[in-house]
Amino acid sequence: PENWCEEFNHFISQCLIKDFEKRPSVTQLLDHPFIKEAHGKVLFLQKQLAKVLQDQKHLNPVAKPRHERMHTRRPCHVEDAEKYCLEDDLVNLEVLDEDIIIHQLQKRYADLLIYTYVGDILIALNPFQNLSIYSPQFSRLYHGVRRASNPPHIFASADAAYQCLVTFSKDQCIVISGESGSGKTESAHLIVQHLTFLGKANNQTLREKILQVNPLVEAFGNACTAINDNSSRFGKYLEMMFTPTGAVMGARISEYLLEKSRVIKQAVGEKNFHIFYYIYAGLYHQQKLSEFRLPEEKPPRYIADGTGRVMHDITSKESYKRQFEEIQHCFRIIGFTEKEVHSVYRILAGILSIGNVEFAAISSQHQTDKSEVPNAEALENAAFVLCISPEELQEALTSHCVVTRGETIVRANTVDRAADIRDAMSKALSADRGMNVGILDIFGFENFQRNSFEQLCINIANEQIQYYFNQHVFALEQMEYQNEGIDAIPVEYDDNRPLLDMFLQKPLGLLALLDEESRFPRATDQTLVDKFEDNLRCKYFWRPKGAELCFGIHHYAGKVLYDASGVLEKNRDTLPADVVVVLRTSANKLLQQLFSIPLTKTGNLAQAKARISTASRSLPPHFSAGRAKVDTLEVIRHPEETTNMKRQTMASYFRYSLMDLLSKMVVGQPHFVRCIKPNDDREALQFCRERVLVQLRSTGIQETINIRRQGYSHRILFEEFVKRYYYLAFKAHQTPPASKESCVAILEKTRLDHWVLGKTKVFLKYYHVEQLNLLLREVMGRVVVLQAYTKGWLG
Ligand code: AOV
Ligand code: MG
Repeated sequence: PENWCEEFNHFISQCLIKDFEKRPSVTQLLDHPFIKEAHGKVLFLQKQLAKVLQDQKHLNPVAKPRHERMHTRRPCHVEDAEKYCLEDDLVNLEVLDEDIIIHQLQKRYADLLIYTYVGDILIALNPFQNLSIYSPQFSRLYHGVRRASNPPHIFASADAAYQCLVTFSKDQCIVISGESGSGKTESAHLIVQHLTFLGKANNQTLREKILQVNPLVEAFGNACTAINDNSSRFGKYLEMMFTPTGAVMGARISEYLLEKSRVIKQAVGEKNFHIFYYIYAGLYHQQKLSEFRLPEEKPPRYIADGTGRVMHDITSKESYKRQFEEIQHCFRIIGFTEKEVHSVYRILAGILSIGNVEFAAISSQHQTDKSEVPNAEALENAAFVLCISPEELQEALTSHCVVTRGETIVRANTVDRAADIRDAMSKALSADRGMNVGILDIFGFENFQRNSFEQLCINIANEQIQYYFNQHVFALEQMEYQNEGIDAIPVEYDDNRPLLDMFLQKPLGLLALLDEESRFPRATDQTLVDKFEDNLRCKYFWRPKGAELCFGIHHYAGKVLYDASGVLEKNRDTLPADVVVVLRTSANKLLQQLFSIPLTKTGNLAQAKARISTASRSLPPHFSAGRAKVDTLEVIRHPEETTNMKRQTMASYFRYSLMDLLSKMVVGQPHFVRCIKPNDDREALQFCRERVLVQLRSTGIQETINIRRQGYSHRILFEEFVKRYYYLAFKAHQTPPASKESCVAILEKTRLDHWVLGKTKVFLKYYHVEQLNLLLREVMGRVVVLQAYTKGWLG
């Protein structure tokens, strides 16, 4: 039964009561062998359950507990295929070289063991097929047990973050990284799924809300690219809030850096954001296209691909239609009213109609080129669904704008609509403060045939996440060895800081140069690339011969060639004030709001600053030391004042968003999931050694194994340590001093080995934390039974 654990505890308490003549003291009870045994029995039952589930074909035989394995490493040699053994945790490998690591992963992958640990870090290989290892049974299997009792699993990582949250009352942050199509978004879903289970979201509505947020935002923010049919085109930070006892209270989602240029144009073989197809197909099948003034014979330009394929899919395939229904369902669950949903649809339809508006030059003899709209119908349709006057719209579009500017409106629309949905969503969901587990899922590293400004931003963001990983796994740890006088062999790693500096430094970083060039009216993409070449004198930047408008960057994850054409215009991202004025006159409330609220309120900025000053350790100096710069970043995308507007470029918006995201992340204790794409064909069971090797190298796998093996991934202040664990060695009513000696007393009592003491901190191996937590839970479990007893609930 669901509550077997409680029943079991209850049973034990009943037995105990019979054992004592009168109500025993707490100490008497604690020492009672039956109580001690009780938890052993719970664990035993859990093991039994594991055995039953083990028969499911994707599970490996239950591994030996770590403590039994740690010191009896079995020999593993590639040549010796017979004796070859699969290691759940690469840290346990006897011989550590690239060949062996990759061989391990390959073997495991062939057995559909897609997950592997490197200490406390999880490697996830994309299976490219559905596995039956994510059912509620599995959630139960991975709940609060010793990690080594089950094969590695994403649920175990989620569980570890949850246990840390509950035990230490501290925010947690799960960072998922990997290149495009490696499985980050899927992993994020699975983590949310398991956390919802752990957080006992019994309340059906709350659970559904949390689970439905993802598909909804992904309909608006994901699209089909050449690499991934469901590629995230935005960064997503989902915070799940918990009460101190670990019950889930709600979730909040923040979105970053939507690739909005996709709305108006997609590369060959790529598509627009899913939502546009869903809505067009949905309205088509409900015969409501005319209500939204959308063309019926062929899809609007923004989603047509010129081959008729799209229309065919929309009319004949069920999937788009079904997805539209799902989206409608999500909106309802999350708490949008019919009217609000209708407004959203109207805006989406407006975007599609605006895309159909064409422009033509009236005359080129005059000094000022004027343009007009030859297809008045499209413009009227757009104006109708957006509830604005068609004349004013045309005026705003044509009076002093060129064609591309007409399209700019649309781009802005989308970002803001997305921002609004985000806000509405946070409102709909509980926004109470509590502890949270944040889950970061961004767009992965990309290298296409042609790479533009969007790829540059995406890759810089990935560079930043890699830096964050390096800081946590290598830099901070080694710094502490020095400070605390710990003797540890230094581990070398690839520091991508110089690269990050090249991008973010002021005034001579790439983004700063781009902004500077964007201010010169006469600058061209050519002068931009020349400027880069003149100023970015470092080995990570180069210009290929024979390609004038190109430049190359050697990222941590590989070399990428960028095409600079159109970059200046993309960065300027002009939205003329007259357009804003017209859109604000809309009778559509939602639309009105979109264009009257500055995207970033000063309150948020102040909060971001506060967070950074309290937790600036992971931020590069451009963010932390240069805090003054934040003040000058008055981020207002759609200025209140139409005159004298202080405009903001995409580059500075990007920089700001990245900083805001990091400021959220740094407050939590990090957990890392590294996704790996085993092949480029999206084929199940196909393991391309070269591709995996490149990814492993760029993420510094060997160094990571090394540092987890030799290093101490957890450093806890004496005071904190005593506060957390004194129960393990002292009696409940005692208050041991927060000293080194108390720590030693606790550590000796627990019989752990390989810990060391610094000047102010206890240095622990990654596996100690789990062991300590389990011990603590065992003791606390006994105490809970006792409390229940002494309160007379059971007696
Ligand atoms: P990404 O998030 O890392 O790419 P996704 O999470 O979208 O990658 O994964 C790409 C595809 O791989 C999914 O659509 C699934 O078909 C498959 N996949 C990944 N993980 C699993 C899994 N655990 N089980 C089954 N299938 C899986 V990007 O968003 O492009 O960087 O910007
Ligand atoms: Mg994704």
